[in-house]
Amino acid sequence: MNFTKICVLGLGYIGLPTASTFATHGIQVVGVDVNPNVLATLRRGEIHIHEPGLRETLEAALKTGNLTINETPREADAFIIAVPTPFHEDKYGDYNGKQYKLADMRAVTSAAESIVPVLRKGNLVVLESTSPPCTTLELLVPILEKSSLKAGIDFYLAYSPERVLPGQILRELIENARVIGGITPESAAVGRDLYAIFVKGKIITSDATTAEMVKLMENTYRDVNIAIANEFARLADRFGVDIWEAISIANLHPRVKILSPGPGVGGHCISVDPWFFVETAPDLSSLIYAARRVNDSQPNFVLELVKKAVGSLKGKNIAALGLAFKPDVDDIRESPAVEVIHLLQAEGANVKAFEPFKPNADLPGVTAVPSLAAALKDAAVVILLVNHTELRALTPEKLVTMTPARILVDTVNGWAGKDWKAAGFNIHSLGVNK
Ligand code: SAJ
Repeated sequence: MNFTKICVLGLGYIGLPTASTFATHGIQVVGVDVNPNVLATLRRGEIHIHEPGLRETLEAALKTGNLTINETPREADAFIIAVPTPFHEDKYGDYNGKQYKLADMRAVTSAAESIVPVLRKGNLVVLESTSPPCTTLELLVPILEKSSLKAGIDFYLAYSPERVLPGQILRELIENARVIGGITPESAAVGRDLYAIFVKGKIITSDATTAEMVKLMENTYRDVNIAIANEFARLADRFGVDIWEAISIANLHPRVKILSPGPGVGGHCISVDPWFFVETAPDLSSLIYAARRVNDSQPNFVLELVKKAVGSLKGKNIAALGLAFKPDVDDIRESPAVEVIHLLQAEGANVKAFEPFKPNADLPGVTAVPSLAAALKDAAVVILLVNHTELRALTPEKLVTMTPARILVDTVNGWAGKDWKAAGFNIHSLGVNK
């Protein structure tokens, strides 16, 4: 099938790069978002998120005239839904006393509903948002069929997850392998035609539920592997071992690749997606559930580490370096760093946080200061929470001139290998008890 015009619903971390990339590949794209601030920012040619290369791609897309920004969908050959699927903050499921989080599918539901009036015979609809298994068949089909068109007969419908890594989205969007799961083989084939416009990686077709499951399996696999690394760090602490040394030796084994422990797992994907399995099949997901609990409780392990290093936190000035959920991105969603700060504050500490990628971060309950110097100047303790290149590059010689603090807590192994002692610092690293 040939596509001249498409509509992308949701202009966030995935929708915006996707819309811009289609536009720079000669497709007319209507980018739709419900947030008026996002629309206004994009219309000015500015971006509301930090992603290397995104501004340039957006500028190029707007310059071609192929990308227009709109409040509501317009008639098009294809519709791509790329809206968020977070979990409910205030609702939980329960399975034998084990609480689990529930997916909030309201954005997907309303995006699908907004397509109904403009859906025409022969159109393709693709859901990209990470979703619980069977969402395409059980949630989307009934909504889209309100148009009086039959899914799989009058219009094509597929699920195709994005699998790009924040920080490398524009490159991975093009180069990564992509799975297109159709509700019929024809839907998958038409979906393949759409993404073949810019995807250079392998495109694999399958059914919709397989594609949904593939996405959840990838992130769950990573979550479980990070959980074991975090549990190993706790064990190393118990047994007087340096976990980083132990991991580097274990990873010499040709079939072992242990990931890195840290302050926890954040972001809008890995800390969220495994719950979609737990929610839909709690009786079959005990390992997944346990891994989630380990990673979610890792900020408490960091708190204990800080308490061991400092003693009582009451009234202590702490500089918390990094708020993002991982290195070299500005994304603070579900960030374990923020969780650690809340725990420190609950113990009575005065925390000043600095996030180099978002110096003006405005977070409820967190005092974010605009510079490293402001965070450090009256600190008694400095905690490295995110392994940002800029923070990792700090040297003992530099830090000693910036802060009266002499206690350092490194939760990400970013300051290893430097002679902090010689500069008068006492350093405590997560997973290192040697
Ligand atoms: N983390 C660790 N230790 C590690 C690796 C990561 O503690 O060894 C932490 C990070 O600091 C972060 C969290 O895990 O808090 C997640 O970071 P990440 O880099 O593993 O993943 P994301 O969330 O940025 O992106 C993931 C990717 N999925 C996989 O690698 C299987 C990406 O390909 C997906 O597209 C993305 O989720 C998504 O959108 O689902």
